[in-house]
Amino acid sequence: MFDYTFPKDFVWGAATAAFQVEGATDEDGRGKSTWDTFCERSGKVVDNASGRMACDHYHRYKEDVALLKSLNVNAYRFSIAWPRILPTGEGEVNRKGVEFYDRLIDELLKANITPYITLFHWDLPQALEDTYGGWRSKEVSKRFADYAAVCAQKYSDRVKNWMTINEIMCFTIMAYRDDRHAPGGHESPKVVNQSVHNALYGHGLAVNALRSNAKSRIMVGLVENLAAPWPVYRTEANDIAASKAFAALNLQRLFPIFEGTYREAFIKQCGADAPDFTPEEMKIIGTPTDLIGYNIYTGSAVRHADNDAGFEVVAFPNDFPRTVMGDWWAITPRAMYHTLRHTKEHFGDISVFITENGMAANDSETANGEVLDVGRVEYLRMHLEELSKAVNEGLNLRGYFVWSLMDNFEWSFGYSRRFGIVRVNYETMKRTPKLSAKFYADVIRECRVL
Ligand code: PNW
Repeated sequence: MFDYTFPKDFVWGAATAAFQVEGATDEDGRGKSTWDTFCERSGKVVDNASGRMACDHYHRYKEDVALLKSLNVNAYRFSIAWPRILPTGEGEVNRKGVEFYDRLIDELLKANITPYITLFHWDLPQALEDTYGGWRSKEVSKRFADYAAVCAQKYSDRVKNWMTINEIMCFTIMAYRDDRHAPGGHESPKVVNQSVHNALYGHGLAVNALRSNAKSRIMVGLVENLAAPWPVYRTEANDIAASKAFAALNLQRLFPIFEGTYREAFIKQCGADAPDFTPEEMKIIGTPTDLIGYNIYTGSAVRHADNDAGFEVVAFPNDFPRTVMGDWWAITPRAMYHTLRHTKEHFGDISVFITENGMAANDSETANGEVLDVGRVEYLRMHLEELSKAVNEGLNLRGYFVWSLMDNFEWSFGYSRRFGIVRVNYETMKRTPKLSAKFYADVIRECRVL
């Protein structure tokens, strides 16, 4: 049997985000976020659900750290709610909000679990949307850096690992263009491209703000849900095609971070809709980081083609295996391994963390209250095997965070999609580890895929 091992110092974690788990949206001086507002718009979220209660993590964080401990993880990725720290996004710091994360961090450290902080996981203070137009404006990029500085001052004595922004696409393109995420809207391509640029700029400013305010040496980077192509089968020509696809499909967000410039191909694609930017902004966007976080759930198959691009995406047939998230969510474990290869090829030896991977399933409880989510076990296993291959080949993968620690508020899907390895009963708030949680705890204990 081939042993799918991992290095002894591998970072094994679970991930959540503030708005998806905390609840307590009106407590201790938290300001309103664009997601609170979005949930109030009838029909935008399944069952018109809100984040008011979520998993009540704000009050149950001790229980949740104990849960993490029982899973054997050595790391926890969570996000800070900007409107808890700065209720209007700027100005006066809200002490009670700061103290919540103090308590959470201290509880994690007591349990020997390393905190990985995401500064922005989509819950923008509503006041910044109202005052400046949110990410449409470079003012918000600057406010984001100020907020990052506050967080570094408050927490960097204990927290070494920082992620600036989670998945730029999801609060720009899916928000301002598609009206599917907060704050919503149907803006022109120019405005949408500008909002993406401003988020990149905010990232760069925040990297510098974190570093210059940190109390000790920190690690910092961006989290991106990148396009993850892989060769439909391995020939030299298909490998090259997949590598070209990796560049072509990640032009807007990943390449400027690593290269400090937009590639000509991107500017050409945008035409009149290209964002406004300065060389100085591009330099800041390209500030070298210590790590990159990838959220990988799905990818696309690619083969060589005799066209200008040098590749074509091979469409999945209707009966290709997918998760309950629907059409776009094909199950494609190979995307893991090849993304690590492509990263090394295009960006060099940067430390990579898989900051999210997992799946939603129609879980059900057995008569004795177990959740036997064999589908999720299989999904995680296949993806981990690919990562083990990568790491044993010397690719610079440092850690893996399963999405998610527990079932939670799945954005426009409300509570109707369950991603947790721990089940949450939303009536009683009871947490029940699923079979996948037991699988994951055993994998971590043995440091190999079981
Ligand atoms: C990511 N898409 O979201 C987020 O980082 C999490 O907060 C979320 O719960 C998780 O993945 C599961 O969805 C995404 O439509 C949401 O392309 C939507 C898309 C991608 C990522």
